[in-house]
Amino acid sequence: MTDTTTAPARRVAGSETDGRLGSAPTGPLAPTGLRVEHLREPLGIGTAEPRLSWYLPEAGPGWEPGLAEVELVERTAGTDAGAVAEVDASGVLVPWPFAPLASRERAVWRVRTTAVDGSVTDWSEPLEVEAGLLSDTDWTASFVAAPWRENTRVDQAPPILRREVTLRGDVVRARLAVASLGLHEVTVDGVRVGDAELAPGWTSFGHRVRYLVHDATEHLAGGPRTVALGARLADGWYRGRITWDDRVRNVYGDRLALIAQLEVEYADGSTETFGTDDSWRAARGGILLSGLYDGEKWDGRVEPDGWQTVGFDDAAWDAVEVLDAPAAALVPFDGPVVRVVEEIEPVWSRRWDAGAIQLDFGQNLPGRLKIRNHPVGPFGVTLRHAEVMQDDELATRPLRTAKATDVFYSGPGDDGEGSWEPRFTVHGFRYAEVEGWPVSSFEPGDVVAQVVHTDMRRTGWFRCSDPRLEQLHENVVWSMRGNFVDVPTDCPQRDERLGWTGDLQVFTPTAAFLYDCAGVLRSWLRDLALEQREDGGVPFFVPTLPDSDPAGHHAAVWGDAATLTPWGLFQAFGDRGLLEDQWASAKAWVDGVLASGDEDLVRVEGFEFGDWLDPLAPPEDAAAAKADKYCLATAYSYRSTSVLAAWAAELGNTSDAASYAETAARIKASWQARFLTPSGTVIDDSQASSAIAIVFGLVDADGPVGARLSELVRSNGHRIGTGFAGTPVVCDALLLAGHLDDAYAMLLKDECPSWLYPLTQGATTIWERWDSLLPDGRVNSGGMTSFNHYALGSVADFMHRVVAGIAPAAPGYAAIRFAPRPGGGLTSAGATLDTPRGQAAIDWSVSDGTLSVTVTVPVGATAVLDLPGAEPVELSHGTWESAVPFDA
Ligand code: RAM
Repeated sequence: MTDTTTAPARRVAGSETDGRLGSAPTGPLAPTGLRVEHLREPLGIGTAEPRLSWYLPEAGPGWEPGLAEVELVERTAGTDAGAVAEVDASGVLVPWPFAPLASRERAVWRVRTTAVDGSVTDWSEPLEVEAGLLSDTDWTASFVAAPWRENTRVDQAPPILRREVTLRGDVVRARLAVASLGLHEVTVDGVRVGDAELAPGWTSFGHRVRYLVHDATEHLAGGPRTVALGARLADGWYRGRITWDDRVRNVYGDRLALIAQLEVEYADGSTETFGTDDSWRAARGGILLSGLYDGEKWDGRVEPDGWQTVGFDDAAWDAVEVLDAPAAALVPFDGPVVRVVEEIEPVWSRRWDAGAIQLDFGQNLPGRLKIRNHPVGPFGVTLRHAEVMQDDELATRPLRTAKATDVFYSGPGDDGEGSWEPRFTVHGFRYAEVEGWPVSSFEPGDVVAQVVHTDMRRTGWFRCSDPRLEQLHENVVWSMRGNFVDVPTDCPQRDERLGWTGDLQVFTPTAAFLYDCAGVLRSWLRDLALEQREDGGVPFFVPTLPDSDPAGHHAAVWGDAATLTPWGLFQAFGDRGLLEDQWASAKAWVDGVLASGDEDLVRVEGFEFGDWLDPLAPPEDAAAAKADKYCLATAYSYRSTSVLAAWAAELGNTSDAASYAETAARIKASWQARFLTPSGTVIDDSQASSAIAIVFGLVDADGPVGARLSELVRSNGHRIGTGFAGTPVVCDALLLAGHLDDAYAMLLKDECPSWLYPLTQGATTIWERWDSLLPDGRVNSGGMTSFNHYALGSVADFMHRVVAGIAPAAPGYAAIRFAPRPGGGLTSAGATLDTPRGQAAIDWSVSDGTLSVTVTVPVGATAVLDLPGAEPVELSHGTWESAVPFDA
């Protein structure tokens, strides 16, 4: 056993790698993992001075970074090609050190690092970055739309658009910049350009529409020749119906439109641009209807045959109408796009006598079905989707008015390869039913599920000796996947799928661990700021809809996404630019909250969701929780004000730092005076308020509130007693109050309501309600009953930080805190995290009265290893082992 005071941690020999034990210490390896802003594929970026990131995969013991050199290997416009700049060696969002990029400019950069002892790494592999269209004047194309206008209060067939262009030479490079009002897909000679789904996603379209830049070089090879450009449009979020109210349509406009600009460079160095203009033609295609909620209807019999290829006669088509430029800015994506990321075959299927085929994909997922190997038509197939089955039928009631039904009529316009999938819709489902399958044979692979969500890079993993906790964690991962479909949503299946702020706020630390969501959420936060009200109020969901939340805009927990989400992202990703960008929004939120309190800054009025959906709330009243709404709201005022003070300090704004810290102290005193009983417990005696008071630092953890919280959870048999607000913090509060055993007892409980109860019912995602499926197997009668809501999965953050034991101790994991707190009978646990500085990991196991731990600290980070009963020790990069006596 290691003597924890004198030899607390031992470097594993030859471990100067990111976890690859045993490789020879060869000195620092070249930097890797190059990124530009938050993108690994930086084509068409929106800034002239992009920030650069990388990390070092390996360095010997004692190696300390001194500075980094970035070489501008080549650039196409500026004159400083070949320049080498000395920059900050952190490798995290380092400012662009060269002359700004011009629109469309390409630059190639690479990096190497010099240690303080003078040793130098090799150069990294180079990364090419290419600027998008940085100024409005770079767009010569116009938005074009079909000329017809019809009854826009009902679904209608979306248009297809085409035009042929003649390339006058051999194309050596081609870029297609494209955006749309509504969704789009573009083809060249019938071949799709790019693989982005549901583009351009959902932003606050009144302010911003995102464009994509595609490399279309291969599509245009072999000139001179004529090519056919084609586009399909669909309603999507722009024109389709949104929310449970069928009347909410055309939120942003009633005409779908495309803007596409194809810029080609010929072998002789000359260039030519083909943009959408009045020479394009419009018709209706095989898509009869397409809606995000309701699904897509395709009829291959009406799709004009060959319209995407050269020589098609479009004389009978209509000339498009060129629209006035919308007020919204055209901006590039901040993060990855939505893609088909995985294909899953059914694990089970059965065919009823009546002919319907039921499929189970074994996983609740966001996506759609793809029919493969269908015979030649004509015939029609209907595809319906659901999250659960009841009485041998798809349980579609939880979808409310979302039809989630795709219809496929085969015909000459099909793709010719015997496959079909809807293009512009997405469903949340595990089960599906196929009606009308045309032949007697059906193989499970004839219909597969395409998983569709934002194509983020997975960064965090969790493991432990209890498979139920691993499954719970896996369910959290799938709920994040299900609800990051361009915007972070509450649910992916019913007539809602909105960017509810509170759900994301509580889930931010978990999300930022599991996936690199920095770019996606940066984009969403831009919209949050743009849509914020004059009084600092934050819409309940973002993007918002006109008049969607007339009840008030200062709802705690939800609106606190303006402060706590950027702050949480900063801890994970170290993006100080995000703090700068969101400062005004965060400050406006806090100022608005303060102004809406009473003279003591206590919240006493206004609409609140409270501890939404705690287990006591009846099915029809999710807000009827045990916790006092204003006690919670005032606690959140304190939390956001304290965070704002720290945020101001981070930005060097000392006067705001001091004044918000002072205000926070006032709120704390008022909260204590108003919400504590004479004996020092919280007046509402709820788990949520008690836990929040402890975790936010409104009371001392070892005082009466902690003791009472432990009593409350024990008298409740360690079943859950919290909703959206209390659930993320209840385990942490118990830990801080010295009742880790209670936290584990809650975590491992599997009676309803508990985190593990849904597993006993076969759940593969996190549910909206603790009892979305009741113990008798029936679907909860509440109108809001989703089986894929990540909010209650925010406990995964506790699993990462406390069960496995890894947390940021400085923004961007510049310092890491490894502080596992084993318990609950677990014999081992661990986590791996790709931090901005490289891969970190921890694994611990308990046996024979000893807790043994192995941790990996990436190069460029430091760490503290804090084991139970031992003095914390500081570690530099490398892999370390330690052991302490431990009574399980
Ligand atoms: C429900 C949503 C969401 C929640 C709001 C308040 O409709 O599903 O999860 O944030 O209510």
